[in-house]
Amino acid sequence: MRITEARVIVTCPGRNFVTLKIVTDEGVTGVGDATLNGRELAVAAYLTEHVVPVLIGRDPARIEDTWQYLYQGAYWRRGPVTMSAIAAVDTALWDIKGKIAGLPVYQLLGGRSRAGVTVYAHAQAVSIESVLSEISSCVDLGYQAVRVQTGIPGLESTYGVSGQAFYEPASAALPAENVWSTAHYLDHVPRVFAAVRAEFGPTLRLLHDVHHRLTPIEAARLGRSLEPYHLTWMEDPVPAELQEGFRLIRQHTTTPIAVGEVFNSIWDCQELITGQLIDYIRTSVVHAGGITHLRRIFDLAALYHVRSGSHGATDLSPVCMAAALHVDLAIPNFGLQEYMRHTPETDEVFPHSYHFEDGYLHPGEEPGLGVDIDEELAGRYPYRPAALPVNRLQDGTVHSW
Ligand code: GCO
Ligand code: MG
Repeated sequence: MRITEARVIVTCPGRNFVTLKIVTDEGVTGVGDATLNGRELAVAAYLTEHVVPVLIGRDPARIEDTWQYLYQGAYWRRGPVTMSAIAAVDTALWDIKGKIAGLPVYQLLGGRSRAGVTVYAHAQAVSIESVLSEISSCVDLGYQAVRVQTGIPGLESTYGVSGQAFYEPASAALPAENVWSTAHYLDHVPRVFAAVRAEFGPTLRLLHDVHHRLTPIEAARLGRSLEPYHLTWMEDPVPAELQEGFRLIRQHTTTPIAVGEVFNSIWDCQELITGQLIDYIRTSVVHAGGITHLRRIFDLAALYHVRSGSHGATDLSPVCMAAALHVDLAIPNFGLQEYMRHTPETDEVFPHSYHFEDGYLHPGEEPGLGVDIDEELAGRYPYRPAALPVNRLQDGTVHSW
């Protein structure tokens, strides 16, 4: 079997997505997500100009060889653009392998290790009162784990809170600007979780995303102040380029730490994992080199008591979500999977067999990944330039977003 064609499809059914579709001479096709929020066209160009030409004529069965060819062959290693492009190829090849074998991909990864994939929902609202009712709706839908974000009194806007049903960080064309105050934030967040625990009791799993905004000692203080409310995790407490920085947080708090949505390779988290400085690694199929490389990261993590917690925001397409669920179902050290529902338009463009039931997602039993792209429908939603926001301190200094 040979690869005869690879199409890069850019579409915007509510938000932008980049998808690679690989076609073989026997008619079997596979799909991979290549979406990099706010930088979509960079990956599309990388694929079109540098990857698609070397795929034509290759044997689609050689997944590992193709991965190494694209990684080592590029010479310029790692980085979100390169790794998202490699991920798309890798994911599509796993899809093809599953279809040829007549098996869902999780069976090729060793079979199921659990009945379903526990997912966490998002509850976000400006006030504490309204976030409690958002959490209540999540619980009614069957979710056992909820990420909680609220507005911060004294700040006009903040990460993760839109005040509307859908949270979408990317906005039209040029970046929006938010204003940030660590003092206001650190004062408010413990009040939020005190109210949530008082309302929902001790067993609902609660998560919070700091979105890289603190220093290690500030994160240590936050972790400590949240200890009475026993969170499942405190996410991205600090920017993680300095992996060593997590040692300081760790010395001061027992609040579990999750990190990794912006990581692209095992080298970005090697120190965090082997030093047991984190509890959950949140790398994703699309941004960390596909199923092949993500599995490598999770296997390393398993040796060090670190569990998975893959990123699953709406900018990761249903193709990525489907692939993530196959990995989640198979690995021994699964922790949690993020699940932010896509818009109905997105779900229509990407027909899929995964489904939600009682707090779990199930990938379904279709051969391959169980997801596809309706190219004709996708063509009706042309790309729209969109940018992620930037963040500034109250005095105007640029701060982590
Ligand atoms: C999350 C993330 C997202 C990111 C977004 C960027 O935990 O879901 O932090 O909200 O900000 O995916 O593209
Ligand atoms: Mg996050």
